[in-house]
Amino acid sequence: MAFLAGKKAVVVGVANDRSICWGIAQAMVREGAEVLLTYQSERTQSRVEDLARQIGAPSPLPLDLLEPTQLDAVVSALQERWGGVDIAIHGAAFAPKQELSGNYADVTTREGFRVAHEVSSYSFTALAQAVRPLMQGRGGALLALSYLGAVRAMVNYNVMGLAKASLEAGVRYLAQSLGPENIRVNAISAGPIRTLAASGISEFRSILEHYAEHAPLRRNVSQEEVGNVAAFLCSDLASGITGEITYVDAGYNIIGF
Ligand code: 0WE
Repeated sequence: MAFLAGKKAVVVGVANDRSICWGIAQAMVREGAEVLLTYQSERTQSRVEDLARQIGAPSPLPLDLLEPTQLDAVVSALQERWGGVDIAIHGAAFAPKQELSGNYADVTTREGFRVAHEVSSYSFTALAQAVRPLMQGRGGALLALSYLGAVRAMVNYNVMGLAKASLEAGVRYLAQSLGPENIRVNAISAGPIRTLAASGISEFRSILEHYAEHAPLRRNVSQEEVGNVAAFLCSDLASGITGEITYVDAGYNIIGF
């Protein structure tokens, strides 16, 4: 099919081979895109360099989304390498660990709230602003990763739910803002997937079991399944879709009794 032939994509959020963004990067390369990966810190640098080699991508660049100078450096590198960019993927989220365990009203702090929103929501707007000049005259597609906790109150997800709600609102506001420049902005709300971020959550196994028992498809979803939908949403096949939150969760979000 190669429905991303000729597209240039930057993917922010690969930490290791279990990252959802790694599934996205692989799907995009399979469909003919050229991909540039970034890494968040020296802790993940060598792993991401190894993954980049696996997909024939250039050497990854350091990018902490909260560092304006690093964002500028990535923009310059993309401009120099490709003369622009077609696709930007955001897969960064963080809340301090103590915020993600216990009763929301008991455990939430001002600082935890601020950090969660800055890393998990503001950073998507910052990424959009940074790549916007690189997408002029060629259209573009931005994609963020969300979770059902944005629209349902879920045990222990707590302030991350508010941050994802803010991220999803950001998708709509950016879609409205950048639509006249033919830049589309969407999100995937994925079901729970075992990743590095998930490994920090003690009851994750029971969350996966609950989804597999109750989701219409009676199973969980994979990085590859999220990757395939991400590739579609960022391709010209989805040229009429913007501001949308697409669930890739085996149908879990639609069920009632
Ligand atoms: O968005 C997420 C995880 C995001 C996340 C994970 C961590 C773990 C380690 C953000 N910050 C941190 N901070 C850490 O220190 N998910 C959708 C996965 C997830 O996380 C949960 C879940 C699910 C599902 C947390 C509590 C309850 C359910």
